[in-house]
Amino acid sequence: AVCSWRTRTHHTLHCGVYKAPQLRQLALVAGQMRTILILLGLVAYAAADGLSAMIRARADANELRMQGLQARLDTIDKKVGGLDNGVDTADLASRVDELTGTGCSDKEYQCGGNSPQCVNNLLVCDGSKDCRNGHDEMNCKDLDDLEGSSWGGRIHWDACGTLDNRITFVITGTDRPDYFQSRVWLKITFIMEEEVDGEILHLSTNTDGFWNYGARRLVVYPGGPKRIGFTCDMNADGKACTGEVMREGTLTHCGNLMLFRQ
Ligand SMILES: [Ca+2]
Repeated sequence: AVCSWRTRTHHTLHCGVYKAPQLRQLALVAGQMRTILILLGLVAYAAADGLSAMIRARADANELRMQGLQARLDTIDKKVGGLDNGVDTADLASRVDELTGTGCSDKEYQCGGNSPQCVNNLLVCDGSKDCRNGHDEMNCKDLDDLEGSSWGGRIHWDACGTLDNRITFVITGTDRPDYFQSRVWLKITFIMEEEVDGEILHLSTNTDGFWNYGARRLVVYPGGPKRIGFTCDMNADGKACTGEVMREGTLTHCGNLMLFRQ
């Protein structure tokens, strides 16, 4: 109806006659465009399909790993079951996780539970639930626990020192800003026991650091005459941590340390 119209001389003009060449060209272009669009769509679909296949494969692998972990945990549970030796399952679960890895990168937190999920460390204890099971907001009481706590242990030097040094430190202050709740900023005083000319000296240093909820890691900024700083990863029961000692500036690996809560 659009193409049929009458001129003033009453000749019927049909679009088939006058409009045809132009329309055929348009139709041709439109057809080509449609083909291109369909091809693009197919490529996008194939890419998306490949991606979702990759994600599926990864999820399947995670699922298998989690099943493996669960099976190991069940075995441990059975062994421990009748003994009633005070070892709790959550502790064992995190130890199994420590031994086998969590399936998440070292900047991520494993949510635990039956459906594996990794969230960035920075989202742990930040005040909103990011894990589907809400696990990232469940153990956020460390702040109260850290303030005033004192720790002691030894540094075993691989470089930067010779004989093992005894080290103790006290967390003298904490600050957890509302805008960055996944970190607790710490004021720390640490005392290094050092032998100088056959005499044992206690060198006290004030420095800063922070507690990383997601990684359950203590980071102490460099201080003292040796300008060393260290990290210490908390074990499951929160009573000991192990870490690495580094030198300021170059962050050269100096040695390892193990600390116990005193
Ligand atoms: Ca969170």
